[in-house]
Amino acid sequence: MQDGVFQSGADMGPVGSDHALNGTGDFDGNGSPDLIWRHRPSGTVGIWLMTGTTINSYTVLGAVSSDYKVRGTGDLNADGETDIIFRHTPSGEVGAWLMTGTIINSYARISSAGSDYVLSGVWDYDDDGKVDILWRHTSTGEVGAWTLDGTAVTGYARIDAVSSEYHLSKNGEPEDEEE
Ligand SMILES: [Ca+2]
Ligand SMILES: [Ca+2]
Ligand SMILES: [Ca+2]
Repeated sequence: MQDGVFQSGADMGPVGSDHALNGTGDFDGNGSPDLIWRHRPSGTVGIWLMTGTTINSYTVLGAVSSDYKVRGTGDLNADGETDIIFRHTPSGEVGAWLMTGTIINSYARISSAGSDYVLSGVWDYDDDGKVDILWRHTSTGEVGAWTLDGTAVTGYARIDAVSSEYHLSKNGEPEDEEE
């Protein structure tokens, strides 16, 4: 970071005001988080491959209907490759692109949750080496997690309930389902 702007080492790609920043994940395994961009009109998902704050390249991963929102990243199937978790907002379905680097191998459906539940994080909360999915119920404030084994839900664990006046911070991203 210099003078508060990203230093660009290469083509930054067609990232304009119709793109939304949808999160981060290390897709090329170089230890630097890469930035996920969503082109709202087309649903195209692209990433800036980064080294620190230097943009190495812009790579298009693929496109999916804009009804599918990127909600997190993590290595679901324990192959050492970062995967992308989506929420289908009309149906509540949760699924993932299983990735090898920047190549989409498949879309795996995980399960569904009611629209009152906001997908609030992806992390390994029970420390078994497999990522889990954090939920928050918008009206009751209940916080809980799906424990996952790969892309299979093995259980739901209620963690706590907190006042709806509190908002979970998700890597600095807004909690709401809108982009
Ligand atoms: Ca990277
Ligand atoms: Ca993976
Ligand atoms: Ca886990």
